[in-house]
Amino acid sequence: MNFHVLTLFPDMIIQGLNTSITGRSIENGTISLNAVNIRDYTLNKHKKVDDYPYGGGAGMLMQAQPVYDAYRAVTQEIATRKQKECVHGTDVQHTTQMLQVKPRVIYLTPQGQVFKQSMAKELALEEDLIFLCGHYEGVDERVLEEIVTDYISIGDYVLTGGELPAMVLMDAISRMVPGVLGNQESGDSESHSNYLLEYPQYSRPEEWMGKKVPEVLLSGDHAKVDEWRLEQSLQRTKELRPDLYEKWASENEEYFIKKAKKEERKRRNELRKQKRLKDAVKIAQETKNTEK
Ligand code: 6GU
Repeated sequence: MNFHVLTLFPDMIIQGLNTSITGRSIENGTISLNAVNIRDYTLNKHKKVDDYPYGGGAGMLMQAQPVYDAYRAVTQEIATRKQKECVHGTDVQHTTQMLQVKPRVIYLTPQGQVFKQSMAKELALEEDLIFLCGHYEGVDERVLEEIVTDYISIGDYVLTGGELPAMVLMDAISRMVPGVLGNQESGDSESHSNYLLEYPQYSRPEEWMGKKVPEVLLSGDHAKVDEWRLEQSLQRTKELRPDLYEKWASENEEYFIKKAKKEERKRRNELRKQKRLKDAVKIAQETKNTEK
């Protein structure tokens, strides 16, 4: 995965992603980060990249020219890289096809579609992604029309710029790129629980401030542990995110059927046990009576 970020604050992006898991992935080449300073592409002799909006109004707008030229520099770089990759290949048809591909350009804006996990998964399939970070009051509409393919927001609140949202997206997308997380920590922790919140977790010691780790987690019975965790996830989600719970429930009807069957079996077994006990008592009583 190659991330390209068009921004007036490239240091912010580099600093933000060069740490922890994303940092490790950049270092080992699983993902790459190309932070491009839009200011480097302005033709204005004072390096200006913004101006007043026509029609008046508050604040300044990012102008079309530097944004477009920064975008062109990135797409040119991608095309050159692909060309080089093709020299080593043999399939000419495939080669031309690859060169025609236009990378997706994501503009971070509160007016966009609200970002969610399914979008992270989908975007992780791309080879290159270009993020355009606006600042000030926004960007000249004409360059947006020309280059942007996706308008994305990270929630219903307003930030000062698109840099933090771009980092949020890159973090979430990176987790879904094969090789970024270890085999153990698959990004698809949702594989068993697509919409569910995480279950509670505990580490050493077994008792802290008088609070004990739930018994089942010490049992070594993996099936029991899995069952307990799923139940905890369900409880939490039902209480904290009923909207997500409903989604999960509607997609996992068989879980509730199985659970109901299991509980019915348990109930019957209990009844049988009680009956056996009653019978035993009765027989004992009768024996006692005949002995008299
Ligand atoms: Cl993508 N940009 C800005 N400026 N503010 C936001 C946002 C994006 N998403 C939520 N608030």
